[in-house]
Amino acid sequence: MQAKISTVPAEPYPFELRPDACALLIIDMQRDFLEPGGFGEMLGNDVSQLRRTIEPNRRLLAAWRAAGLFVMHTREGHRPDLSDLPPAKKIRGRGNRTIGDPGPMGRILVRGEIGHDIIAELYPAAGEPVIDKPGKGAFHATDLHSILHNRGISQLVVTGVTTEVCVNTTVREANDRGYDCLVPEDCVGSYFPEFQEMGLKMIKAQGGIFGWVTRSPDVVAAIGQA
Ligand code: C5J
Repeated sequence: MQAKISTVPAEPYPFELRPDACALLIIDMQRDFLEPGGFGEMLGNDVSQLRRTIEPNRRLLAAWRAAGLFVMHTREGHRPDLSDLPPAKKIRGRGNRTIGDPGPMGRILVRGEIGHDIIAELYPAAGEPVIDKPGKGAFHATDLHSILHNRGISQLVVTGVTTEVCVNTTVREANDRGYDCLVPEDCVGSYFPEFQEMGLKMIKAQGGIFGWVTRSPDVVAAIGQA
């Protein structure tokens, strides 16, 4: 039986959520980006700007699981031999320490290191696919599209960090592949408040050029878990 369609209040106009065709995609909620003492903070970023998203994500994830819906997680990072790290990404920023070098939580953005892993509050449950992505977009050089396609998913609720980088890139990639994306603004975060604001505006501008923006309690209500 087809699950019921729920209308989620959103901008630029209400989003018709079809739970059976919708996945929750949680982007890069990794220790190195979010935890005090991680790579993000080492670069001088204010991690509290990202940490405010943890509790709304935790509640949304719990509701999504309780409703029996499909969840996926992503992690940005590279193979330990760095063979999938473009030289341009390695040297970008001219930092003293870059991707692959020793960082505060193991080698920076390398798979298998402590800092690369997902924070405990949002740890993937057994059976929830985790996409290891070498780029900013979750579709680039991954099997995300085929996993979603094989499950009949055509809508995504996209959360995670950072709003203007990996969330925005993924939403744009998804949009070009035909997915409708809904972004709960309280579940995405940027180190920079101005980028948070503009990153969300860019998604919903021009009649929803890349997708819709909402708040997580409205998504929780739409899936019958309020
Ligand atoms: C993400 C980044 N996840 N800002 N990465 O946004 O480098």
